Amino acid sequence: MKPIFILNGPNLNLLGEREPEIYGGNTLATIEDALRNRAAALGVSIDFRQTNHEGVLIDQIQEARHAASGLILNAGAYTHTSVAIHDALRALSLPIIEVHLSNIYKREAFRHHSYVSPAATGVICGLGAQGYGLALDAVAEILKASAPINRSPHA
Ligand code: CA2
Repeated sequence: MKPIFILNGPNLNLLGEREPEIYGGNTLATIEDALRNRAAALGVSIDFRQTNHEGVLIDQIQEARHAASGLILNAGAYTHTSVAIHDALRALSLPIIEVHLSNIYKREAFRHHSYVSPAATGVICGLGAQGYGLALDAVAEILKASAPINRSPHA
């Protein structure tokens, strides 16, 4: 099966360095490690990336069209600004889970709107690093439910 892409947008490389009261104390590397263990337990593979550049994120979303079985996306601040990311997501026919570490609805008004959500299968926010794990469970479950049943010809 193709990997599940887990894409992270701008400033998420700074996790663990500042604002732990908002984003928790995990670094992106510890989140990736935990997801690799969870993926192995679920029998899926992941491709985990981070970029600070909108165009690179759009290229990675486009790559997911053919190279991924599902997408977990924390687009960072581009969530609230990027029509281009919204358009790229609408070209995918994959399960898409939007993740945010913080509860964006408890924060500033400019974080209350997401251009990702209308293109997402589901949204998880406010649960910190745990949200990524729950998103991986959800994508694995959706893929399992949609997989063709492998019956022998005379079963
Ligand atoms: O809660 C989330 O996961 C966010 O996507 C994180 C973004 C923020 O712009 C979104 O509104 C919600 C910020 C990424 C992390 O930024 C940091 C900045 C300084 C130190 C640590 C992280």
